[in-house]
Amino acid sequence: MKVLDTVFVQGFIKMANDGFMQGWHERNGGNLSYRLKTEEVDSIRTRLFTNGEWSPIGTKVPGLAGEFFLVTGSGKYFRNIIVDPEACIAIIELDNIGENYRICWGLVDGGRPTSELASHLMNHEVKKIATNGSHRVIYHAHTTNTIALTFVLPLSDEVFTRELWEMATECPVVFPDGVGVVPWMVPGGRDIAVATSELMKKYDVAIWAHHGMFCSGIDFDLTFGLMHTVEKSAEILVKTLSMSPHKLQTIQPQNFRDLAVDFKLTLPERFLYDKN
Ligand code: 2HA
Ligand code: ZN
Repeated sequence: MKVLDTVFVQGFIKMANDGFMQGWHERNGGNLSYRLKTEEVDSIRTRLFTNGEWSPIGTKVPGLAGEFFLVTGSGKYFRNIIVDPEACIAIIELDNIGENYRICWGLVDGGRPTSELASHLMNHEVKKIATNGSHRVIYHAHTTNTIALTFVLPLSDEVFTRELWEMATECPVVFPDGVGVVPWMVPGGRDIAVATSELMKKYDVAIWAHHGMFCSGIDFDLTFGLMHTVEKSAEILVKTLSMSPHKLQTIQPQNFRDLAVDFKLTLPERFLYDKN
């Protein structure tokens, strides 16, 4: 089967374009990765190069040894993925110790996988364990309203989770575990990858202060939907704060507890603190 015709490559391209259309991917901002299923690798195996040069990942992900990933290319624009996917994205294979990768398909005009490869792979490794292999998608985008909030809210998991939950009733249902916040750090390296993957042990969402957001999920729809929901709630908060610094009424801690009962959720009490 042609690599471009596979359902997972088509889903990846659609998600990348959906993100671009949201305005989350100026220039080369953002990156996306997908951990292939064994049967997906088998369906395209004859089309993969197996003589590429190994390059260091920049970190160790032994839990992902031998796995294949579809990733966006470093410096490539999300805008161009739907126009020329083979130039903008790549399938990479990890070696048998999880320290090196090689390109097996794509990036036909040259290039390397995303500059955030270390973060993507460390998040995949954590999520593979935490979800028994069900999470396969890691998505990073420059979500405008969520970024704006990192300039005016305290950079704590508790405050971000509570404020986002309050702005849309669906939020505690969509991300009941809450969200984590990484303080400003230099992007592209191992340190920010370690900090993000630590948060991914607890949450499916990690916000990078003054930069963007990372989301993890089972498939393209759920992962995009998660980021969209968080960002929509952030937009409502930005609009509300722009009208007035004070809410006249809001969803109260007891309302969340009632919601948790009806929707059969566990909402950690540390997010339901008393604000008065
Ligand atoms: O340029 O978003 O964080 C890609 C990025 C780096
Ligand atoms: Zn970024």
